[in-house]
Amino acid sequence: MTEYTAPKASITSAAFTDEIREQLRYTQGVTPEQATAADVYVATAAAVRRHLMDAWMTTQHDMVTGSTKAVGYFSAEFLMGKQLRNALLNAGLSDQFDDAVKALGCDARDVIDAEYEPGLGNGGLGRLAACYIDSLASKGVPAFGYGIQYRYGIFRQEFDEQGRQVERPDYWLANEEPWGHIDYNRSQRVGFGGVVTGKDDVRTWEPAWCVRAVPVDYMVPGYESGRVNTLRLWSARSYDEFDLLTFNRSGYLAAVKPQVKAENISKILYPEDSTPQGKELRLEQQYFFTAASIHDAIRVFYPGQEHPDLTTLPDKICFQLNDTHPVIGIPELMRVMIDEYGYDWDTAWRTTTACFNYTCHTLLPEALEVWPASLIGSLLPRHLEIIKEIDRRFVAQLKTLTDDAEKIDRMRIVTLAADGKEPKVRMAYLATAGGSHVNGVAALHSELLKDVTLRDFSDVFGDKFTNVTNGVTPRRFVKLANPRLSDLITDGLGTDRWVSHLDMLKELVPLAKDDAFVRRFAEVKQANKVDFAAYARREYGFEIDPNTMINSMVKRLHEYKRQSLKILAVISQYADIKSGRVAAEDIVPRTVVFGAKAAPGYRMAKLTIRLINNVARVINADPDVKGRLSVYYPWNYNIRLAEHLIPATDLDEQISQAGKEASGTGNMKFALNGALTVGTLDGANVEIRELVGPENFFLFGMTVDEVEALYDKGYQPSSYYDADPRLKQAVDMVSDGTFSDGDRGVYKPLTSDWLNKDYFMTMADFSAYMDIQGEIETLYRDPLEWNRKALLNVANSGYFSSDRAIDDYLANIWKTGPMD
Ligand code: 26M
Repeated sequence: MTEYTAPKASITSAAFTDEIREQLRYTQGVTPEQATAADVYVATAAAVRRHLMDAWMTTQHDMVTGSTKAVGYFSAEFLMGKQLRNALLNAGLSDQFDDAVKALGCDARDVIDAEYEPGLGNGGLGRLAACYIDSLASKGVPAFGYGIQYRYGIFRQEFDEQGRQVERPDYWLANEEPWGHIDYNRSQRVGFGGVVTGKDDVRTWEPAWCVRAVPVDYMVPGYESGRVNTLRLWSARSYDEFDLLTFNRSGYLAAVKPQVKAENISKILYPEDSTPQGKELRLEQQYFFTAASIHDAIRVFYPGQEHPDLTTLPDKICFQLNDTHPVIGIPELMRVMIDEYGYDWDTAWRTTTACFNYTCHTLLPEALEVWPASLIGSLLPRHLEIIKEIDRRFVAQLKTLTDDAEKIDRMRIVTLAADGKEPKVRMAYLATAGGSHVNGVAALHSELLKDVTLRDFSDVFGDKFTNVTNGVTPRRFVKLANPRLSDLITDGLGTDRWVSHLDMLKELVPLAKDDAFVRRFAEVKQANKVDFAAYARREYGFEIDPNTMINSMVKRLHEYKRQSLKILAVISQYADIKSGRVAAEDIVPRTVVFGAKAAPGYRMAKLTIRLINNVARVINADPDVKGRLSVYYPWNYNIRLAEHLIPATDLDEQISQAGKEASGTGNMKFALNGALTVGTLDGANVEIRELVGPENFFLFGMTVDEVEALYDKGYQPSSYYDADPRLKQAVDMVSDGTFSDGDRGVYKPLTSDWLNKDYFMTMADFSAYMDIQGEIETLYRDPLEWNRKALLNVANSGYFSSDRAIDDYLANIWKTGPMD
């Protein structure tokens, strides 16, 4: 395949400044003198969009008229982060922007800060989707991202006086949002409820209510590809006629009710990231965006055709299901083909299974989505019929393949109504049966998927299963977030081609032998730490000492991720100093930084937040440890904070219980920015360690097999508490009120869980975790050797580019590539 590259935007800074001025005057209606940073931000965004417009239109045209199969990435979440810097980079306008803001007499940082970060995702899964659409565009692959434009993104996190998490609504659209283009002319009708009538072979669904799905389009500019793809996020609106009908009957308030109901669908992002609750609204959201997207794809690829040949759909586009959230799209495409276009079942099924693929992001059984059949039946009656028919045929097929009746029952898509339990629809099973490929998100995870979570399916449909190890975009997370390191890499390699060919980082390996180069690397890290300290002071009022080791643990707060393990280790080190067992001067000065949001209803996670905040309060106020150990918990961890923290981090924590973290993507971002990892053999840690070299990774803790064996043997967490005095002391300090002003009740649910249940075996891994701290400190005392290893982490992490991940999807699943 030849690489298509459109001519780069060549425009002088003066000309770009004039374009911004023009937007200020004719769109915003302000003079450059009146313009605030927020005005300049909006004007710049408009100017950048204008620059991208031709490439966007060409890309859409080429996509529809060309013969390259496109990708539809279906995701309930796209955690994009701020757009301006990224759009400027990919439009080739970064330098012009820096000059323009100067000419306009404002500060670039103020302009960047004026953008409100869209938080349309919970964490890893949503950010992965954002990285993937960046890579697709950068490779010139024709692609759509399809999702929901929530009115309220992930909540804004605050901490109260007690250190407890408080959730505040995130009304990100309160101010002008210049990137999204609302296209009222391309809306779709999505029906809900009602009845199905007709004979067996001709069924008609009459929905009880309909919602108007209006697309809001975001440009997705590729880096140096000259291509601009589309992220199409649907916004739910009501239909007027709907209100009018009711209006005649029962008055005004009743008339606006359906409108409110309709618009509620895209109102809020669910802040749960692992325990899906079977909430009706959530199913409405899922159907809303997948149905609108499927209809949209048909509209785009068969323009103006009344009788399109939908059997060619799989040649035009394939749909990647980002977890089970969009799986209802499978019965939807069946319904569209059979009911709306008159295809027979087998033809519809062949087409549907050829179109869909499914990515699984978990191993935790409680995180697999399951819907009561009755709920699907009342909201989507025709889809329930189709799902039941899929299940019936699936079971019949299984019977030809195996005699194992129990196994067949275990594999049913619709569970049998046994023991008074109502039937349920298992979305992961529907996705596996109704698509061509199923992939896990790291090598270990994909193996465990086959061996444990979807074992029966992999026995029968082994060919469907594959792995695509996650990746992250080097544009946002290296080039933009870490300009100093980027310059050093470019200097070391003699080219900046690495930004789109990240495996080139390997060529830095020999430079790790060059002490002078390692020292330059160390200077970069140090300068980033100074910057981060300034950022933390400005944004949070923290006084971070950049001459300490920056030790970060940032991710959602979840028991399996084991923030508890980290905070117990911090407490233990604190206790060592307080008791005089260890002289304060003998420890490596360390700043521990946490960042994490908890699901609002997740009691244990929220109590852990409270504990961390109070440990921070006590330790940071204690003169005995001053300058040696401090703990900070900046609230509201988001992409922007990540972009500042990651380049400044020395040591990254990836300490989940083995077998629980599907992949992790923070781990990749940290390694690429020259942090060392302390971690378990879990998720992508396994591959990171292999690639950067075991000697450049701090491994500790039980393996998946050891975890299994310990569960089987009968796990008793209290025995570890009894056996390790460090652990005992740390737990006791949590119980005895040290971190709750003497109140012994506050953390009881936590401590009693640790000692009695401890499902994720924090107690069992504590000693190993403490022991590795010795190694970490020894190495850190030798800055040259520490930085050599950190540099080797950078040099050997090129594999974790989302460009490589997309190559894997293209080669093994989508079977397509860049446009000609
Ligand atoms: C589903 C239904 C109702 C409410 C919420 C959900 C839901 C939303 C997001 C469930 C899970 C969600 O995300 C899970 C997630 O982020 N998984 C992470 O995916 C990353 C990318 O593959 C991996 O790196 C992480 O290991 C994995 O935890």
